[in-house]
Amino acid sequence: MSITRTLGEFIIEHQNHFPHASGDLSSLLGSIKLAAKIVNREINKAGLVDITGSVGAENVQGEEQQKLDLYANDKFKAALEARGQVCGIASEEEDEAVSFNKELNKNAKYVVLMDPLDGSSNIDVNVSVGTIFSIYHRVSPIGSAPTAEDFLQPGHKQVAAGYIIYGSSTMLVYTTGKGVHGFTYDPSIGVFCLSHEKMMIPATGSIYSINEGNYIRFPTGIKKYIKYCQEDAPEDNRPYTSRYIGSLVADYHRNLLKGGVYLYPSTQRHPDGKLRLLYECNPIAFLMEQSGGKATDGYQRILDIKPTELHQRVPFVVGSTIMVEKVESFLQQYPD
Ligand code: P6P
Repeated sequence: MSITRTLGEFIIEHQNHFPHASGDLSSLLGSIKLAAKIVNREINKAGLVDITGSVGAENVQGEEQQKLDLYANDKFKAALEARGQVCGIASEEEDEAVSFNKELNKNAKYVVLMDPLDGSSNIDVNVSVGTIFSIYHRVSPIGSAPTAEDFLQPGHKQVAAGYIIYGSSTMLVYTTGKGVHGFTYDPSIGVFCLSHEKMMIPATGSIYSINEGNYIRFPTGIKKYIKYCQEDAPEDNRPYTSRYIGSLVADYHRNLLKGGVYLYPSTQRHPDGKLRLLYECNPIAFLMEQSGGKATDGYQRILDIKPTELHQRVPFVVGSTIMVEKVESFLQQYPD
């Protein structure tokens, strides 16, 4: 593998694109990089040590917490607190936002929201999982404890966002609003190396990702879209291929590279959908728009939604623009 730029070099290089950059964001991204390496190490040996399975507790979502969920949460939280750029975090694994009160965090200007290990129920069956992160400037006064407003900002205010996918290889993919760039981890030297610069999603594709087990509980427009995907229409490379891993980061990453659309619509059981706005949909939507795709709740741009609660859910349609707009057209045509 030819030696390319490392993630650290790339971050510093791009820091110079921000005239007033103080280096704080670069250092913050560096702490995420460190935590990603630590979590990656544990995931890669999960089958060998007693760190898979559940801890017998539930998170605020009422979901069974996996040991690695909590491990990942602790490592990212510690890494983000250690360098002084972050004044607080929100996490799928924390009921409330966590304020960092050490002296070195007092003048921090960022907050971070994260899903420390998305799709973790797949760990035991060796399926790819991911970490998702979202970074904002705090809006409350520097020097005070972070407030709810710092965490309840609309997605278009994000400063940076990204994910780590722990798959056949481990990758860190992020944006600071100047394109999306992917780095593949080389464990032999412990470095993330630039492997996918300026990642752009194809305008259309032939993959749709949805849990069809919920079919009877979907809105009519979604049912009609699924049947549309299955129709034989060679001019539009249909019938499409159904690919659904049950791990958002893995489904998203595949569709980003090949073109496609991921849907988690509202259902009778989850009227607001299942995915969380703040630390799943917003960061993924920021990345998707930076890659030339689209992300909506079926009707409105995800990044324009004004959050009201830390763990609120939204229906989610994300992927190739032409495919997302086809989903939206069916929802318009068949309002329930
Ligand atoms: P279902 C994992 O729990 C997750 O949040 C996403 O990563 C994934 O796409 C979705 O939920 C899977 O949900 O209901 O299809 O199992």
